Amino acid sequence: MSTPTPALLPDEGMARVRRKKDFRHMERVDGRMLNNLQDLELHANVFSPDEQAKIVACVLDLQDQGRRGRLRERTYSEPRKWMRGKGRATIQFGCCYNYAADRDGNPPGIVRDEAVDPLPPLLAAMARRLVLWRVLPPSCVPDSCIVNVYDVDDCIPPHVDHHDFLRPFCTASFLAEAPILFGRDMRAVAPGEFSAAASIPLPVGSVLVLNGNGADVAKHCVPAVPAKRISITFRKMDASKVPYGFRPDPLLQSLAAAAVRPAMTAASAPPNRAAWEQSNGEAAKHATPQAQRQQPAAPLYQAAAAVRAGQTQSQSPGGGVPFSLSTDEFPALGASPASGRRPGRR
Ligand SMILES: O=C(O)CCC(=O)C(=O)O
Repeated sequence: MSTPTPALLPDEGMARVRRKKDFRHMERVDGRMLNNLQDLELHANVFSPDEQAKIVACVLDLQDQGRRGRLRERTYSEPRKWMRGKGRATIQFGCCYNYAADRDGNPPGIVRDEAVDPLPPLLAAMARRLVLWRVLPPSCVPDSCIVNVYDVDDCIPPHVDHHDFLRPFCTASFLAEAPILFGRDMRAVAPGEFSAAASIPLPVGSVLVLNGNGADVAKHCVPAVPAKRISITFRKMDASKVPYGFRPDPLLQSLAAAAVRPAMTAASAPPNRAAWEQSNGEAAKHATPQAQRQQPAAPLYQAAAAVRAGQTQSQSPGGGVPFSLSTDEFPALGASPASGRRPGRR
């Protein structure tokens, strides 16, 4: 008699994650020796090869929409490539962020009176996983992200992320492995090349979490990449810097709200969007975030039922690429992690 194939365990996906938290590089800062890489964490295998393919397809589709002018102004930006190292395309969701003062006189940071597109559903699902899988803490449920699309030789120069965003934040890597460099002082040694104290390879499907000295004492950069690469940096905005009229993603918001409740159980967990839509009918798909918040939560078993019924596929924001990020059930905060299946969503 043949042995039956074991069912996929609910937390099997999370179990594949490999976490490295012991980065170390001592540098003298203001006369004191400091570990500049302290509090960095590299979480490998957060996204499976299949999920990576869907995420990349979604990003390329979004880039295509950006190039056609179909995304809200300042969501998509693609500078003219005038020399090696210059030209990385960016897609901003949740908030418009200025790396430097802009021509309207806005200083670096979040531009509060500029609206960009909200997080697309697949990217919101990724953000949700980062919290459910203990990559980011529940105090930092991302509400914004910046997608970097690097062509060969594009780079991101040395910088410290603006304090309009909370710590920790993180960056997920796709398409090609590349090193990220860290150091208190970094110098350009050639176009797109920088001298740095430390280098960490970023495997595809991994997420690097930046916190503490690694986020605030050391600068970081990605030098000119040898192959096309995509990264997605997820960050939570400081509450006092959120754009005027900002409408949070309801599921990410409920995840953040759950973080301040003392004990989360499956019964009180925020539902996933598909389950919520399923229990609230067709109109729910088009409801505003406010309306969604006013609706009662759908029980988690409905989500599982939706998956069993094969309702896990939805379309990317561009309409052409199906995706279904594997599902994540909300675990009890402070209890041992658990995850389950979650349908994709529109
Ligand atoms: O591409 C990366 O991995 C780093 C991105 C980054 O530093 C940023 O978006 O601020």
